[in-house]
Amino acid sequence: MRIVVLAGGIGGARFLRGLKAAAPDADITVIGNTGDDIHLFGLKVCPDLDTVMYTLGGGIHEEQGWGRTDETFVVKEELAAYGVGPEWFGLGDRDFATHIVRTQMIGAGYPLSAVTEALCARWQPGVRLIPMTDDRVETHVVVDAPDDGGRKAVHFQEYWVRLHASVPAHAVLPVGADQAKPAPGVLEAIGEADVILFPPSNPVVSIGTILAVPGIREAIAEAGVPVVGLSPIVGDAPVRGMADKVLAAVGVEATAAAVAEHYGSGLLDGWLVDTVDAAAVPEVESAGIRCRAVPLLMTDVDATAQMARAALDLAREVAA
Ligand code: FO1
Repeated sequence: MRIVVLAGGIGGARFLRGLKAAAPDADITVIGNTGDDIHLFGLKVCPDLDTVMYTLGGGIHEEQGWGRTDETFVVKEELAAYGVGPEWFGLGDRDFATHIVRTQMIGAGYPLSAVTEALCARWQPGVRLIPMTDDRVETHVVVDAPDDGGRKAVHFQEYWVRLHASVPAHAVLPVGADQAKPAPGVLEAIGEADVILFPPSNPVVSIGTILAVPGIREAIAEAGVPVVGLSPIVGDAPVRGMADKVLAAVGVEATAAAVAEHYGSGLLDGWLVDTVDAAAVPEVESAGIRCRAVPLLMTDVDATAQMARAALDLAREVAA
């Protein structure tokens, strides 16, 4: 079975670990979000690609969900001693090596997709990981600028990590997406898929950004195979992260049903909500999306594998 998964960072990576356990023989292609990418200290950092790669390759800091296990921060401290920041973004020494190799290869002329493949040769994630695009796309968030009474756009990481999404987001802009092309292999994988899954990743800044690359949304809608998503909202709050803050920016309520309707029946065939949101099933079904309520908390790999099995069962059901 060929499965294509659109993935952001922590939620996508943890779901993929469960999916691999649930479907060990499947051929899994992951289309990774690169809108969170940031250039720091002259280096290109790809948080979501690295989170997937480290999580599936056994190098992730488990409790944190991002960055490397057994990490040290000597380089960051030395940079700070020179007064060089930003100090609010925690790049560790082991992680720095990944960004140095990536930046060096890009400087030598390799596209991000080829660089990602090379990095994965070390980590062996057991899936094919492809960035959504080789072109530069950066998610910016429009926030209030109290000093001049106006508004300004900040990089997504500044909004997320420095500001902890604690200020209102007025708009989310995937800058550069309209000019971007899907990376080599993205449309081919979608066209050859037997099933397409949206993990419980952020529907705006993770999956929404991938869908903003021209051609990807259309390819999924026209693939003619089941497309099944899992709600990142459980009991009217995000399972983790701050998805509700950016949902408000696009005028979508933070409920399991509203997120399904945001994707819409033109894209989604099936939607899983948590058992606590079972009352949302009729609303989602009346929007033309087959819906089931199952436990959706990724407490461990077994629980996550159960979620992945439920998603694949629903895919079979909508295909029948
Ligand atoms: N998240 C944080 O909350 N604080 C950090 O300092 C931080 C650093 C960081 C470094 C590398 C990396 O790959 C991810 C990092 N993240 C950090 C996670 C990241 O900002 C976001 O969770 C994702 O971009 C959202 O998918």
